[in-house]
Order: sequence, then structure tokens, then C-alpha cells
Amino acid sequence: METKEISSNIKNIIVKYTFWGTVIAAIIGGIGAVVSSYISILPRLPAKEYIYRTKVFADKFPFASTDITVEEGDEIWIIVEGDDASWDCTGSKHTSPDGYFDDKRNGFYNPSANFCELVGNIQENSVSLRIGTFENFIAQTSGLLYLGANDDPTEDNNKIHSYYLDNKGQLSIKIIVKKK
Ligand SMILES: [Ca+2]
Repeated sequence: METKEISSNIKNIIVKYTFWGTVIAAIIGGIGAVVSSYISILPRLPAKEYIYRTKVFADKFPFASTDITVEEGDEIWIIVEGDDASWDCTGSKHTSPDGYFDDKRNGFYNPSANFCELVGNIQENSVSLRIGTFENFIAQTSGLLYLGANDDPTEDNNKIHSYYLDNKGQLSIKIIVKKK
């Protein structure tokens, strides 16, 4: 009788220790799993993104700075806000930020873009950009981002940039810069 009771108590103690041992092992294992999952998540965290809002005026030349400095390799989205956004580069004919359809002219600020298309450049190297209503690109140079309307920048009758003077309207622009 005596022997049986003792062995029974020992068995209970062993069971108790085994139970807590399993719990502690599970907790340590759990912490380890959490830590390792964080380590695997870290390299996949999203890169830093900056969102800006600005206005661009059709009659402004030289173009106004957006005060946004981009760096070579940054991914950039330029989005004109508003479904019916429009401006005017003739004084009498509105157009979307994509400009007057298929109206490209030599001597314009950007000859490969439509007349009155939203265009821009990145200073100091002055890399020219076609934007229109929406554009997504990787910056090929570093510098300040300038935006404006594509029109004729030549001087006329001693009036500086007179072809910009009849332009009307402005666009609300959202710019997203995702750092490389
Ligand atoms: Ca004009």
C-alpha cells in the first residue's frame, strides 16, 4: 500500500512538470515564431512614400517650381485631380490636361507633347516630361520638379512669353514620390 501511494505521487509530480515544461516550451517557441516572422516581414515593409498637392497655372512661364525635390531612381506619380479638370492655352478654347488632341508644334516648350498638355521638367538637368492627365515614371535625374502648360515660349514683339499671356485656368495636382 505504502509503496503504491509514493509511486502515485511521483507520477503526479512528473505529469505536473511535464505539463509546465510543455507550456514554457510553447511560449518560447511562440516568441521565436513571432520574432522570425517579424524578421521576414521587415525587408518587405513599403518604401517611404510622400504625397503632395499643388496647383499649376496655364499662364505661368517660366514654369513655377512645385518645391518638390526628387532624386534619381524615385518613382513618381503625377495625377490631375477632378474628372472634368480643364484649362485653356488659346484664350477661348478649353482642353483637358492632355492638351488639344494631336496638335504638336515645333518651337513649343515640349515639341513632342500636345499644345496645352501638362508638361514639366526636373532641374538642374532640365529633363523634359510629358504628363497629361496622369503619368507614372522613374526619375532619371535629381532636382526640383517644375510643371506647366505646353505652349510657345518664344518672345513676341518684345513682350516676354506673350504666348502664355492668353492662357487661362489652373489644375489641381497630386504628386506621389516613392523614395528608391
Ligand atoms: Ca497661349
